[in-house]
Amino acid sequence: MKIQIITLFPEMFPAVLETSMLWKAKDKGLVEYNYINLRDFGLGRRKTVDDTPYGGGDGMLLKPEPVVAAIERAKQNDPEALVILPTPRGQRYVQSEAKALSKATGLIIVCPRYEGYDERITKWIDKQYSIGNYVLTGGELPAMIIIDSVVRLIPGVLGGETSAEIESFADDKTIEYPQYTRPEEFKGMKVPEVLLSGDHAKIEAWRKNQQS
Ligand code: 6GU
Repeated sequence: MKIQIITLFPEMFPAVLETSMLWKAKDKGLVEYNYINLRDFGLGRRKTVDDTPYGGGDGMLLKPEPVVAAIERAKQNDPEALVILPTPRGQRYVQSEAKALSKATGLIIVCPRYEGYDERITKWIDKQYSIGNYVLTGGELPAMIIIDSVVRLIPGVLGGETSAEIESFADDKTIEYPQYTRPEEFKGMKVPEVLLSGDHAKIEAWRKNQQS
């Protein structure tokens, strides 16, 4: 999967994408990360990317020309890619969306900054997502969250599992029971006895009971 990220702050990404599973996915050739600096598409000598909102109001908005030029460049690299806009006005991002995105051959993620963007850019966007009910300063952190959740679902990234096995997980759930590892007793707190019993039916029943 080719993942292209359009951002004014490409330097935010490598620490996350070049670590652990996200790095391994790239190392195995299962995913490719490309950064497109929105500043390169800025207008004039000052490479302007923002302007004040029509009708007044606080702050600055991303101008449409640089954003659309950057998307068009990314589309040239990967005409089939799905174009994603992280925005507090988008649909809520959930596991079933991660699963759907993991089947795409390419993603282009446009990271807004400032107080937002000119609405006309949305004609070039396939999916708008919000990651929750709070306001962030830009789309970079949501982009990283989306990338993390998608890349781990690409067959081969997590190791043993086949895509079929991944499919069998409940849609918007993950492990919801408490887990323990050694030591058996830590600062006076013991691992639940049932987990040491070796009785797999009993363990499964206990885990089911802990969920809900
Ligand atoms: Cl996707 N962007 C911003 N700026 N804030 C958010 C968000 C996205 N999702 C929740 N809050």
